[in-house]
Parts: sequence; structure tokens; C-alpha cells
Amino acid sequence: MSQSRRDFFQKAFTGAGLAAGAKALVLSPREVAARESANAPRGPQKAKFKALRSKPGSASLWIPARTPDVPDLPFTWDNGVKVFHLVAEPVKRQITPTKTIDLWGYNGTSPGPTIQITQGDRVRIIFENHLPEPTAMHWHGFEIPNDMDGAPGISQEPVPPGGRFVYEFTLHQEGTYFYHSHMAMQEMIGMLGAFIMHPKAPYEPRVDKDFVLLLQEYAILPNNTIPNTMNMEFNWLVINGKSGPACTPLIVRLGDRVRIRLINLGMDHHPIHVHGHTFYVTGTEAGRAPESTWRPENTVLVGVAQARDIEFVANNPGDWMLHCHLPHHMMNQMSSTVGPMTRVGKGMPAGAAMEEGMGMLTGTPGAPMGEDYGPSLGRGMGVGSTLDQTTGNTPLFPSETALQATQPGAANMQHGHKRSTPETNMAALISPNAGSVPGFPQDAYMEGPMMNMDHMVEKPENYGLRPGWSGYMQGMMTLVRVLPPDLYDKVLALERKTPSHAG
Ligand SMILES: [Cu+2]
Repeated sequence: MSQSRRDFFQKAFTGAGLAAGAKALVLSPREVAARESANAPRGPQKAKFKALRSKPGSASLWIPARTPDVPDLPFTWDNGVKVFHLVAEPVKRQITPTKTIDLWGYNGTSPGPTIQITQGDRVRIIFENHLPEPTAMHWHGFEIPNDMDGAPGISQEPVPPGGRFVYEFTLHQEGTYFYHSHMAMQEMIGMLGAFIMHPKAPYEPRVDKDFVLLLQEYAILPNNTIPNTMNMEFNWLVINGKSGPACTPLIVRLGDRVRIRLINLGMDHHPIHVHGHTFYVTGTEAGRAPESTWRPENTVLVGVAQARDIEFVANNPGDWMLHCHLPHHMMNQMSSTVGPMTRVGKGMPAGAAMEEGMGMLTGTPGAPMGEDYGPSLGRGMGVGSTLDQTTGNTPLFPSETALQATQPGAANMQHGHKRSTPETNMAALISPNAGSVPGFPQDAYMEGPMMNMDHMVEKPENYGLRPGWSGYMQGMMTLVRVLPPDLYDKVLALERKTPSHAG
């Protein structure tokens, strides 16, 4: 019997005062445990579930959710209370091999570490503020006492720099939740994390893999490391604090049932698309959805402050993209590519202000093709940045020597690759008359061989991908790798040998 049906019958019987029925249906923890062990996987599968009970004697049985590139928050038990320590602090985050940025996060990471508990747990979170300004912890969507809500100035005094606050509550909910600072700009500089509440009785059908993906965006001027949190346009899009191709792929075995918990805590909405599979939305930021609401989809809009759980059977082998379908969210270091700046070696103004229409309204003539105002790197970063520096956009050059001669010090977008290899030679892919075609270039400078950084993102989870794959993965983009048993075992063996990431 599914949990919702069981709940329904419990309520129906107890509500009607049918004592005999209620007695029969309300199970003791021992009875629940007995039933669950009868349902538990046998044989090799069993090992996977072993040791995952939240505490000795607990009836709960779940596989931990995995947050690629983000660690879990460890805990200890204190008289039946699950105790976590959470420290707010500035952190460095390498979002791609070529870009490390300054964020604020928790326990050395942004997004903050994932917290996992079992429905019914009593939880204590000892929170310390190592930031230079006040903050507080908000538990988004939690049905807890008001003085634990973490709304500074409303439900509690803000926690001052160097201060500490102890949150403690019992959690009766289940599903995909999250925590964040309730100071808006702090949230925009990375102060958020996932909080997974596993149900006491596992969801049916059970999944073999459970992943958490947090969606965020940042506005960072070229050559800068600190996001402009006031900005309303974004040029870096991240999943779990990494941009493609640095995101660690989701590794699943052909035939696995997979759950992916998508959480959006940013300024934009993200239509998340999965290739090659049809999924069902089985939960929201408020818990499990009734099965009667499930419908087939392959793209789900994850709105701001929303979570969407999607589930599917990974029955289609191969490397499948999972990405936001907003075209501008599939790019890194978002820059305009139209106009003369991509064709001659005179450099590119960095960060045109919003009032100048990102370089499309001002200039002579007032159009993106204007000779004296080429396109700009970044979209409307503003803040005194206009034209303050020029950065090469690596126009087409037949050789490294020609590039150096024309544009000394130009940024090398091939990131150390030799241009002569087939995987990295962009020029070989472009027609000789490209410059005379209106609209050129579109993707020629955005993705492809010149963005190849396979060797810089080498890790077990990327084993066996098509050479040059990384040149086509940018922004809010990762892979679901549905691997046949032999390749799956190989990747797992490599992971055991060289664990490359947390989570
Ligand atoms: Cu998006």
C-alpha cells in the first residue's frame, strides 16, 4: 500500500472512530521495520541499503541523496537529537578550471553542504557567523516554531559577526527542502544549501540513484572574482557551484530508476531539460506529489525558490545532456559575438553598462555593428566598468605566431591546447568566407574546439567521453551518463581509486 493510501485509510478509520480498524492499520515501529525489511532489496542490492538507517532501531530506510561537487554536512547524535554545525564564512569556489570566484557560503563551500535527515528527526543546528556582517539561517518551507524561522529582525535578532545561534526543531515533513540566509544579497553571493528530508516510509517506486542539483547564477565582470549581487543580468550559470564542463556528471547504471532533485535559489527561472528520457515530476519544494498529478515531461520549469523532483527509468544508454534551456544560460563568461571586435585584433571593451543597452544602443552608428563600438564582454555589469579595459576575444588566427604578432597578450581561449590537434583546431572548421556572411559568428567563438578543456576537467566520471566534449559544455549544463554494466563498473572502480569530488 502506498504511503498516501495508508495515510488516507489511517485518517479515514481514526476519523470515523473505528477503533478496530485504526488498531489494525497503525503499525508499531517494530511492525514497520519488519514490513520494510520484507520489502528491502536482496542480494547484491542489499549492501547498498545497509548502514543507511538513520539510527539504530529506526524504521527509516533510504539511500542518501548525492550532491555532485558538494559535500554532505556531517552530524553527531546527542540523546536522540541529530546535531549539525554550520559556519557561515567567505569561500573561494573554482567554477571552471579557469575561473575561481569569491563567494560567501558555509563550512568552506558554496553551495553549503547538503543536510540529510529522516522525517521525524529532532535536529539541532549550531550556527556560527564568521562573516563581517550580521546574518541568520532561514529554513525554507519548514513547519517549525516561529522563533526558529531565521528571519532576522522578525523572528529573531540577526546573528552578529562572531556570534552564534542554536536552532532546534523536530521535522515532520518529507521532501526536497533548502536553507539560505534571509538577507537577499547574501543569498545572491552563495549562502544557500540543500536540506533533504527523507520520508519514514520510502517513496514508491524506489529509486536506485538520488541526486541533488542546485541552480544559481552570478554576474562577474571579466578579470574579476566577486559577483555583483546588485546586478540583474548574469554571465555565469552554475549547477552545484560549477559551470559546464566542470560539473561532475551524474553516473547511473543502465536500467536504474533515477531521482533528480532540482532546486532553484537565484534570480532567474530555469527550464531544465533532460535528453533521451521522459521523466515525471514527483515532488515540489513542499514534498512528495500525489501520483495522480504526475505527467510525462522532458523539460520542467524550476521557478525561483522552487524545487522539482523528477524521476525516470534510465533505459536509454549513452551520455545525455541535462541543462537549462534558456540559450543565454548555456554559456560561460557571456559575451556578445556580433560585430567587428571578433574580426580584428583591436580588443573588446569590458562590461558595457545597462543604460547603454549592453553595447547595442550607443556608438556610431548606434548599432552592434558600429565600428567604434563593438560588442562588449559581459552583459551590463555596470559599476564604472565601461571601456575600462580591453580583452582579446581571440579572433581567427591561422597560427599562434600570428595571434601574438597582432594581439600581444591576448587571452588564449584554447586554454593551453595546441591548435594543431583536430580536437582544438577551430580555424579548420570555419569556411574561408565566414567574415562576409551576415551574422557570423554565432557559436564559432562561443563553443567548440577552441573551448576544449578535456584535460583540465579530467576525472573518473568523465571517463570515456567523446574527445573534445568539453568544448560544447557551458553554463548550466551537465551530463546524465547512462552506462552499460561494464562501463559503469569501470567508472565506479576509477572513482574508488581517485575520488575526485565531494558529494
Ligand atoms: Cu536557466
